[in-house]
Amino acid sequence: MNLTTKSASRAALVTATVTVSLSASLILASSASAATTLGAAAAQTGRYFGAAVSAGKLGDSTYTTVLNREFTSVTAENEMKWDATEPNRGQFNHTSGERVLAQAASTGKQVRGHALLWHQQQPGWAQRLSGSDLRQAAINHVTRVATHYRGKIHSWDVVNEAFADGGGGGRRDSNLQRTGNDWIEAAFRAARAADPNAKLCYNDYNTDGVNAKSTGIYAMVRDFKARNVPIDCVGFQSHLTNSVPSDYQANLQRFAALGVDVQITELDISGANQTAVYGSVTRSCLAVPRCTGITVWGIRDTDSWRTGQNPLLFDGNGNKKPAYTAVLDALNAGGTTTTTTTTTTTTTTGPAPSTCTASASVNSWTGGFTATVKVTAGSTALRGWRVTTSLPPGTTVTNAWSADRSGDSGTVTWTDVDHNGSVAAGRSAEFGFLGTGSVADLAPTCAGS
Ligand code: 9MR
Repeated sequence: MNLTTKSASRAALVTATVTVSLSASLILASSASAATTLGAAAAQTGRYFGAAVSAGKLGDSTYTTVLNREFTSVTAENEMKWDATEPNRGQFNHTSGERVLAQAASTGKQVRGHALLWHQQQPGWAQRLSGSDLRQAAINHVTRVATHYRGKIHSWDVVNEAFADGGGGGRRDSNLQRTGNDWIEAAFRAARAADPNAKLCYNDYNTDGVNAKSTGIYAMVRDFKARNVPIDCVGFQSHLTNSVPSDYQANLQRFAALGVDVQITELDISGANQTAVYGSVTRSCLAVPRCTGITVWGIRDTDSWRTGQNPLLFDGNGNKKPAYTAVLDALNAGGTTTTTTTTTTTTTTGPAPSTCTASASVNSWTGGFTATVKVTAGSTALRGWRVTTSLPPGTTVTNAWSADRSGDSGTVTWTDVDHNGSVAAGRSAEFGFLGTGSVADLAPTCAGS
C-alpha cells in the first residue's frame, strides 16, 4: 500500500528533498491481472502482438473488430513492398501503405514496415535492371520509401529472404545479390540515414532452429555488429507445419546475444498440433528477453496466404480458436510481476514544488527480466524527472527505452528524454528496460523538477 505523508517543512523557504514514504507490494501477474486480449497480455510482458493486415480488408467490420480489439502492432502484408510503392522508376505510390498506417495510428498500434528490398515482388522495371543501375535504383528505393515513412515505422524489414535454402548457409542468387555481396549492408546504411529512429531488421524463413541457413545469417549479423553496419533486429518468419524445432528458443537466444532484438514476424502454424505449437512458440519468445514481439501473418484463417491450411488464430467468422487460447494463456503466464512503489517529495524555494511517484513492474524469467517504470506527477506538473533504481549484484541492464541512464548496474539513475519530461499534474510517463539476472524489487524513487 502507498503511504503518503505531508512534509511538515513544505511551506518553509528552504531547499530540501524529503523522502516521505516507501512501500512495496508483490503481485503475481497470473492471478492478479490476466489480460483478455493478445495485445494487452503481450504488453504486460513488455512486448507487442501484431498481425499482417491488407488495406483492402479494412472495410470488413468483422476483420477490423478483431484487429482493433486484439493487436498492438500491424505489418502491411503487401502494401509497402517494392512493386506497390514504386511501380515506375522514380514514381512512388504510398496510397495503400498509408491506409494501413492511418488505421494503425488511429487505433494506437505500432507498424512494422515490410519490406524494402526482396527478390520477389519487384516491379517489372527493376526486374529488368542489373549491375550498378539496379544497385543505384535499389538504394534509391530504400532511401525514398524509408524517408517517406520516417518517424512512423517501429521496425523495417530492410532486406527480406536473401539467404539460400539448403545446406550451404550462403546467399540466395538474385538480381540484387549479383550487384555485389555488399548490397545488404548498403541497404541498411541507406535505411539508417533515411529514418534514424526505426529499428532495422533482416527477415527470413526456414530459420526457425539452428541450421545452415540461420547460421549463415547469424554470421552476417555478427559481422555487421563487428563492423558497425547498422542492424537492430532479426525477424524469424516462423511459417510452421505441425511442429517447431526443439532449438527454436536457443536459436532466438543466440541472435539476441549478438546484441540485436529478435521478433517473430510472420507466424502461422498448420497441422494437428497447431494449438500446442502456438503455445510453445509464444513461450519461447517470452523466455528470450530481446524477443520484443510476435506478429501472426493474417487474422482469420480465410485471410491466410496458406489457402485451406487454416493456420491462424481466428476462424473464418472471426471466432477465437483453441490456438488463440493457447497463445493468450502463454502470454498471461509470462512471468512474475513485482510491483514496488516509492514516493519522494521534493520541496524547494523555487516556483512550485513538483512531486512525483514511481512504480516499477518487473516481469521475470530464468536469467532475465523486463521492467516498466511509471512516473506519475503529483498535484503540480513536472518539467522533468529523475528516477533512481537499485539493481542487485549480478543484474545488468541490456536495453532501455524512453529514458537516459547513468549506467547498467547497481544504483542507476534514469532521466526523462525529450518527449516525456513534461507530465501534467496527476498524469504519467513511462520508460522501460531489459536486463539479465534476477530482480525482486527495484525500489524506484522519483524526483521531479
Ligand atoms: O502474404 C503475402 C501474399 O499476399 C503475397 O501474395 C505474397 C507475394 O509473394 O507474399 C506474401 O507474404 C510473404 C511475405 O511478404 C514474405 N515472407 C513470406 C510471405 C508468404 O509468402
